[in-house]
Amino acid sequence: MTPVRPVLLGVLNATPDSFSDGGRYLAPDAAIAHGRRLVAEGADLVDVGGESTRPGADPVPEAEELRRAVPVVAALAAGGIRVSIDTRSAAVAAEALAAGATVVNDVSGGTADPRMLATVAASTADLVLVHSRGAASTPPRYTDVVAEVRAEIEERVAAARAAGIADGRLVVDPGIGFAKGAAENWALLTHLDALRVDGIRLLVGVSRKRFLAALVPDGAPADARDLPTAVLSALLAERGVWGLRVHDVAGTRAALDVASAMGSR
Ligand code: PMM
Repeated sequence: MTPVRPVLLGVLNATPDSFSDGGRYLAPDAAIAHGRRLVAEGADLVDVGGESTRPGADPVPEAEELRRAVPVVAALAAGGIRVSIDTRSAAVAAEALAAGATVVNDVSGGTADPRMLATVAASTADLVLVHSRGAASTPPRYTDVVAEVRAEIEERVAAARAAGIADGRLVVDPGIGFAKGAAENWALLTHLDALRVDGIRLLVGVSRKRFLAALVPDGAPADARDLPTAVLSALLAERGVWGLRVHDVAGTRAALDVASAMGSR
Protein backbone atom coordinates (compact mmCIF):
# COMPACT_ATOMS: atom_id res chain seq x y z
CA MET A 1 0.00 0.00 0.00
CA THR A 2 1.18 3.55 -0.61
CA PRO A 3 2.07 5.50 2.51
CA VAL A 4 -0.59 8.02 3.44
CA ARG A 5 0.76 11.56 3.54
CA PRO A 6 -1.67 14.31 2.73
CA VAL A 7 -0.57 17.92 2.79
CA LEU A 8 -1.52 19.67 6.04
CA LEU A 9 -2.77 23.24 6.01
CA GLY A 10 -2.45 24.76 9.46
CA VAL A 11 -5.25 27.21 10.28
CA LEU A 12 -4.19 30.71 11.28
CA ASN A 13 -7.20 32.95 11.85
CA ALA A 14 -6.01 36.52 12.39
CA THR A 15 -9.52 37.50 13.46
CA PRO A 16 -11.25 38.63 16.66
CA ASP A 17 -14.27 36.36 16.17
CA SER A 18 -13.43 33.00 14.59
CA PHE A 19 -15.31 30.22 16.26
CA SER A 20 -12.49 28.33 17.98
CA ASP A 21 -9.51 30.66 18.01
CA GLY A 22 -10.98 34.14 17.54
CA GLY A 23 -8.92 36.88 19.16
CA ARG A 24 -5.88 34.74 19.95
CA TYR A 25 -3.90 35.66 16.84
CA LEU A 26 -5.22 39.11 16.00
CA ALA A 27 -1.95 40.82 16.93
CA PRO A 28 0.54 40.27 14.07
CA ASP A 29 3.34 39.07 16.37
CA ALA A 30 1.10 36.44 17.96
CA ALA A 31 -0.14 35.36 14.53
CA ILE A 32 3.35 35.08 13.06
CA ALA A 33 4.60 33.10 16.07
CA HIS A 34 1.63 30.75 15.78
CA GLY A 35 2.24 30.27 12.05
CA ARG A 36 5.83 29.27 12.77
CA ARG A 37 4.64 26.90 15.50
CA LEU A 38 2.21 25.25 13.06
CA VAL A 39 5.09 24.59 10.66
CA ALA A 40 7.30 23.26 13.47
CA GLU A 41 4.46 20.86 14.31
CA GLY A 42 4.29 19.58 10.74
CA ALA A 43 2.14 21.93 8.67
CA ASP A 44 3.12 22.07 4.98
CA LEU A 45 1.25 25.32 4.46
CA VAL A 46 -0.16 27.98 6.75
CA ASP A 47 -3.65 29.14 5.80
CA VAL A 48 -3.93 32.78 6.86
CA GLY A 49 -7.39 34.34 7.16
CA GLY A 50 -8.40 37.86 8.15
CA GLU A 51 -12.17 37.35 7.99
CA SER A 52 -14.19 34.89 10.06
CA THR A 53 -16.45 32.74 7.90
CA ARG A 54 -18.41 31.28 10.81
CA PRO A 55 -22.21 31.57 10.45
CA GLY A 56 -23.39 34.97 11.68
CA ALA A 57 -19.93 36.56 11.73
CA ASP A 58 -19.84 40.27 10.91
CA PRO A 59 -18.56 41.12 7.45
CA VAL A 60 -15.10 42.68 7.55
CA PRO A 61 -14.21 45.75 5.47
CA GLU A 62 -11.55 44.94 2.88
CA ALA A 63 -9.10 47.44 4.40
CA GLU A 64 -9.36 45.69 7.76
CA GLU A 65 -8.94 42.24 6.24
CA LEU A 66 -5.85 43.49 4.42
CA ARG A 67 -4.46 45.03 7.61
CA ARG A 68 -4.91 41.79 9.54
CA ALA A 69 -3.72 39.29 6.96
CA VAL A 70 -1.08 40.81 4.69
CA PRO A 71 1.68 41.56 7.26
CA VAL A 72 1.32 38.02 8.59
CA VAL A 73 1.53 36.53 5.08
CA ALA A 74 4.57 38.67 4.30
CA ALA A 75 6.45 37.73 7.49
CA LEU A 76 5.77 33.99 7.15
CA ALA A 77 6.58 33.91 3.42
CA ALA A 78 9.79 35.86 4.03
CA GLY A 79 10.80 33.10 6.42
CA GLY A 80 10.37 30.48 3.67
CA ILE A 81 6.98 29.23 4.85
CA ARG A 82 4.38 28.30 2.21
CA VAL A 83 1.29 30.40 2.78
CA SER A 84 -2.28 30.24 1.52
CA ILE A 85 -4.62 33.19 1.90
CA ASP A 86 -8.14 32.37 3.07
CA THR A 87 -10.25 35.10 1.51
CA ARG A 88 -13.30 35.79 -0.65
CA SER A 89 -11.91 39.13 -1.76
CA ALA A 90 -9.89 39.49 -4.97
CA ALA A 91 -8.09 42.57 -3.62
CA VAL A 92 -7.00 40.71 -0.50
CA ALA A 93 -5.91 37.75 -2.64
CA ALA A 94 -3.86 40.02 -4.92
CA GLU A 95 -2.11 41.74 -2.00
CA ALA A 96 -1.41 38.45 -0.27
CA LEU A 97 0.04 36.98 -3.46
CA ALA A 98 2.24 40.05 -3.85
CA ALA A 99 3.35 39.48 -0.24
CA GLY A 100 4.39 35.90 -1.02
CA ALA A 101 1.34 33.66 -0.66
CA THR A 102 1.19 30.90 -3.28
CA VAL A 103 -2.33 29.60 -2.78
CA VAL A 104 -5.71 31.37 -2.69
CA ASN A 105 -8.30 29.57 -0.57
CA ASP A 106 -11.75 30.96 -1.37
CA VAL A 107 -14.61 29.59 0.74
CA SER A 108 -17.10 31.01 -1.76
CA GLY A 109 -15.58 29.02 -4.63
CA GLY A 110 -14.90 32.23 -6.53
CA THR A 111 -18.51 33.40 -6.37
CA ALA A 112 -18.31 36.20 -3.79
CA ASP A 113 -16.07 38.54 -5.78
CA PRO A 114 -16.52 38.72 -9.55
CA ARG A 115 -12.83 39.61 -9.93
CA MET A 116 -11.48 36.59 -8.04
CA LEU A 117 -11.02 34.10 -10.89
CA ALA A 118 -9.35 36.65 -13.16
CA THR A 119 -7.08 37.76 -10.32
CA VAL A 120 -5.88 34.22 -9.67
CA ALA A 121 -5.63 33.49 -13.41
CA ALA A 122 -3.26 36.44 -13.80
CA SER A 123 -0.93 34.96 -11.16
CA THR A 124 0.83 31.60 -10.86
CA ALA A 125 -1.00 30.74 -7.63
CA ASP A 126 -3.10 27.67 -6.93
CA LEU A 127 -6.79 28.15 -6.16
CA VAL A 128 -8.91 26.22 -3.67
CA LEU A 129 -12.56 26.22 -4.74
CA VAL A 130 -14.71 25.52 -1.69
CA HIS A 131 -18.32 24.44 -2.18
CA SER A 132 -20.91 26.63 -0.54
CA ARG A 133 -24.36 28.01 -1.22
CA GLY A 134 -24.18 31.50 0.14
CA ALA A 135 -25.47 32.13 3.67
CA ALA A 136 -23.76 29.46 5.75
CA SER A 137 -26.22 29.92 8.61
CA THR A 138 -29.23 28.59 6.74
CA PRO A 139 -28.49 25.16 5.31
CA PRO A 140 -30.63 24.80 2.18
CA ARG A 141 -32.37 21.54 1.46
CA TYR A 142 -30.73 18.93 -0.71
CA THR A 143 -32.50 15.97 -2.25
CA ASP A 144 -29.23 14.21 -3.08
CA VAL A 145 -26.44 16.11 -1.35
CA VAL A 146 -23.59 14.14 -2.92
CA ALA A 147 -24.87 14.52 -6.50
CA GLU A 148 -25.76 18.19 -6.01
CA VAL A 149 -22.45 19.17 -4.40
CA ARG A 150 -20.61 17.25 -7.10
CA ALA A 151 -22.49 19.11 -9.85
CA GLU A 152 -21.91 22.47 -8.18
CA ILE A 153 -18.19 21.74 -7.74
CA GLU A 154 -17.99 20.88 -11.44
CA GLU A 155 -19.67 24.18 -12.25
CA ARG A 156 -17.04 26.10 -10.25
CA VAL A 157 -14.23 24.12 -11.89
CA ALA A 158 -15.68 24.99 -15.31
CA ALA A 159 -15.75 28.68 -14.37
CA ALA A 160 -12.12 28.57 -13.20
CA ARG A 161 -11.05 26.80 -16.38
CA ALA A 162 -12.93 29.36 -18.47
CA ALA A 163 -11.04 32.11 -16.63
CA GLY A 164 -7.79 30.48 -17.73
CA ILE A 165 -6.73 28.54 -14.62
CA ALA A 166 -5.25 25.13 -15.50
CA ASP A 167 -6.47 22.01 -13.68
CA GLY A 168 -3.04 21.53 -12.13
CA ARG A 169 -3.51 24.79 -10.23
CA LEU A 170 -6.95 23.88 -8.91
CA VAL A 171 -8.00 22.19 -5.67
CA VAL A 172 -11.62 21.38 -4.84
CA ASP A 173 -13.12 21.19 -1.36
CA PRO A 174 -16.63 19.97 -0.44
CA GLY A 175 -17.02 22.79 2.10
CA ILE A 176 -17.87 20.80 5.20
CA GLY A 177 -20.25 22.90 7.34
CA PHE A 178 -20.84 25.48 4.62
CA ALA A 179 -24.59 25.46 3.98
CA LYS A 180 -24.67 21.87 5.28
CA GLY A 181 -25.84 20.22 8.47
CA ALA A 182 -24.33 17.20 10.22
CA ALA A 183 -26.17 14.64 8.06
CA GLU A 184 -25.02 16.32 4.85
CA ASN A 185 -21.43 16.58 6.13
CA TRP A 186 -21.28 12.88 6.98
CA ALA A 187 -22.84 11.91 3.66
CA LEU A 188 -20.22 13.92 1.78
CA LEU A 189 -17.34 12.47 3.81
CA THR A 190 -18.66 8.94 3.35
CA HIS A 191 -18.99 9.36 -0.42
CA LEU A 192 -15.90 11.48 -0.97
CA ASP A 193 -14.89 9.49 -4.03
CA ALA A 194 -18.02 10.67 -5.82
CA LEU A 195 -16.85 14.28 -5.38
CA ARG A 196 -13.50 13.83 -7.08
CA VAL A 197 -12.93 15.67 -10.33
CA ASP A 198 -10.37 13.84 -12.48
CA GLY A 199 -6.91 15.35 -12.29
CA ILE A 200 -7.85 17.89 -9.60
CA ARG A 201 -6.65 17.72 -6.00
CA LEU A 202 -9.15 17.33 -3.14
CA LEU A 203 -8.88 19.23 0.15
CA VAL A 204 -11.14 18.71 3.17
CA GLY A 205 -11.65 20.88 6.25
CA VAL A 206 -13.38 19.16 9.17
CA SER A 207 -11.31 20.63 11.98
CA ARG A 208 -13.29 21.54 15.12
CA LYS A 209 -16.49 21.88 13.11
CA ARG A 210 -19.88 21.84 14.78
CA PHE A 211 -20.92 18.43 13.41
CA LEU A 212 -18.18 16.90 15.61
CA ALA A 213 -19.82 18.33 18.76
CA ALA A 214 -22.09 15.28 19.03
CA LEU A 215 -18.98 13.12 19.52
CA VAL A 216 -17.64 14.98 22.57
CA PRO A 217 -19.28 15.78 25.95
CA ASP A 218 -21.93 18.52 25.99
CA GLY A 219 -20.45 21.97 26.46
CA ALA A 220 -16.86 20.79 25.84
CA PRO A 221 -14.57 23.51 24.45
CA ALA A 222 -13.81 23.63 20.72
CA ASP A 223 -10.39 22.04 21.14
CA ALA A 224 -12.07 18.92 22.56
CA ARG A 225 -12.91 18.30 18.90
CA ASP A 226 -9.22 17.96 18.01
CA LEU A 227 -9.10 14.23 18.75
CA PRO A 228 -12.17 13.44 16.59
CA THR A 229 -10.60 15.70 13.95
CA ALA A 230 -7.33 13.75 14.04
CA VAL A 231 -9.09 10.37 13.78
CA LEU A 232 -11.25 11.60 10.92
CA SER A 233 -8.16 13.04 9.23
CA ALA A 234 -6.49 9.62 9.28
CA LEU A 235 -9.60 8.04 7.77
CA LEU A 236 -9.73 10.71 5.06
CA ALA A 237 -6.04 10.20 4.35
CA GLU A 238 -6.79 6.55 3.62
CA ARG A 239 -9.35 7.71 1.09
CA GLY A 240 -6.62 9.57 -0.74
CA VAL A 241 -7.38 13.21 -0.06
CA TRP A 242 -4.61 15.54 -1.20
CA GLY A 243 -4.86 17.90 1.76
CA LEU A 244 -6.44 18.55 5.15
CA ARG A 245 -7.02 21.93 6.82
CA VAL A 246 -6.63 21.65 10.60
CA HIS A 247 -6.12 23.74 13.73
CA ASP A 248 -4.27 21.10 15.78
CA VAL A 249 -1.45 20.23 13.42
CA ALA A 250 0.53 18.17 15.96
CA GLY A 251 -2.42 15.88 16.75
CA THR A 252 -3.40 15.36 13.14
CA ARG A 253 0.22 14.81 12.10
CA ALA A 254 0.48 12.07 14.75
CA ALA A 255 -2.73 10.45 13.48
CA LEU A 256 -1.47 10.59 9.88
CA ASP A 257 1.86 9.08 10.93
CA VAL A 258 -0.01 6.13 12.44
CA ALA A 259 -2.10 5.70 9.28
CA SER A 260 1.05 5.94 7.19
CA ALA A 261 2.89 3.35 9.29
CA MET A 262 -0.04 0.95 8.85
CA GLY A 263 -0.29 1.62 5.14
CA SER A 264 3.41 1.14 4.38
CA ARG A 265 3.86 -2.39 5.80
N1 PMM B 1 -13.45 26.11 6.68
C1 PMM B 1 -13.33 27.31 7.29
C2 PMM B 1 -12.50 28.31 6.73
N2 PMM B 1 -11.80 28.08 5.61
N3 PMM B 1 -11.17 26.64 3.85
C3 PMM B 1 -11.28 25.47 3.23
N4 PMM B 1 -10.57 25.24 2.10
N5 PMM B 1 -12.07 24.47 3.69
C4 PMM B 1 -12.82 24.61 4.83
O1 PMM B 1 -13.55 23.67 5.21
C5 PMM B 1 -12.75 25.88 5.53
C6 PMM B 1 -11.89 26.87 4.98
C7 PMM B 1 -14.08 27.59 8.55
O2 PMM B 1 -13.40 27.08 9.65
P1 PMM B 1 -12.67 28.00 10.82
O3 PMM B 1 -13.59 29.16 11.12
O4 PMM B 1 -12.56 27.05 11.96
O5 PMM B 1 -11.35 28.44 10.31
